[in-house]
Amino acid sequence: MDAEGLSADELFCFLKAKRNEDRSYSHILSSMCTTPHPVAVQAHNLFMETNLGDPGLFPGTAQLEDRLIRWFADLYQEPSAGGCTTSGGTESNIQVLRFCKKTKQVKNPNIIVPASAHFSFEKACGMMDVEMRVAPIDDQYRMIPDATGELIDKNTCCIVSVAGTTEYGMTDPIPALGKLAEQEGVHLHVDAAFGGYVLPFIDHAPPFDFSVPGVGSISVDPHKMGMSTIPSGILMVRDERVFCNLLVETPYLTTKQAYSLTGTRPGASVAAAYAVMAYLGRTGMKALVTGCMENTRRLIEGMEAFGVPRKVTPDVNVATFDHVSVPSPWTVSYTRKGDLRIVCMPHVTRDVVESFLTDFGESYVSHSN
Ligand code: 0PR
Repeated sequence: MDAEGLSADELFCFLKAKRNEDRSYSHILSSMCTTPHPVAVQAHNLFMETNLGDPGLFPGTAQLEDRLIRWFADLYQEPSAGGCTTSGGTESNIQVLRFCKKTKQVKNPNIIVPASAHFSFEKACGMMDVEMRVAPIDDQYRMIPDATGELIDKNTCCIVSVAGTTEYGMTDPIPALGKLAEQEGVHLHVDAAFGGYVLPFIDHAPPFDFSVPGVGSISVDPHKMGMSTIPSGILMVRDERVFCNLLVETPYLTTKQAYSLTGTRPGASVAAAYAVMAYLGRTGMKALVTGCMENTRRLIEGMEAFGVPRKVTPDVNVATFDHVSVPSPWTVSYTRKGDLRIVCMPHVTRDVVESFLTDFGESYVSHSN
């Protein structure tokens, strides 16, 4: 740090230059984040200085968190469900492991995750010294319930399933896994970080929420398909009492106990998540999701027309294909197996899909000739 500060002009000139070095979402086809909705940005700015870590100081903001949780309880078909906001999918998954481990009280706890699970579970298990058992997935990239059952023992404190996998956009057979969890008396967590904002707005979507017996918790991220600002996650639980195991005394705060992992917690991104849902309503959310799913189908059809087959027909707006290169400046990603992966986020509009297909078609044809 220099002894004397910069002028605001100099400072922002520098900051803008740095910001210009960042990629623009206009050509990013690999991200599960997107340009936040304008109402999210406005709400975020309005609540910039709020801290939900000391909610008694910000009762208005705290009410927005409560309202958001009530909306998700309704959306996930269990009005008595509880929940809280987090910084995203990783923190939500850590919190689930924390309460599962505390509740089970065994010496060498283990959890079972599908081979398709997000790497956040590896982090969480490492932090908490929990064994991570990996259940196989089928040719549709979905967790296999029978094979999952074989991995359960008396030390299993959680089964994890995914609604909208990071790599292939698939949803595990959650009703069968719920049955297994009930039979074995094990907590079933549904990682719906991505799909939790998509599946409720799709007709004939695979079941994943609290209407499925055995589902104990669901995580969902407003900073992904919720078009909210970063960082923003939500962890919903069927029975709020699971959080009691995580309570610590916070004597000098406005609330005397807390179960959240982080201390200071942004109210701004909670207000932003609230704003998007309040502004769009169910009709607007459905229109948003329908658009993303239509663009996903169009992309798959377009790529197949060039002779690049899909790997699978996804349950959410993540399209995967045999490995092919794409022309710059398009930014795509590849799965662990090397398959091309494109996430049709809201910024990947129909025009963007068409423009990508045109560029891809030209480069692909010229390479094949
Ligand atoms: N669970 C699932 C199913 C996820 O897909 C992700 C993240 C998480 C949990 C963890 O969420 P947080 O990253 O909010 O903690 N999925 C994306 C991924 O890892 C996140 C992402 C988004 C990565 C945008 C890159 C990017 O540009 O691929």
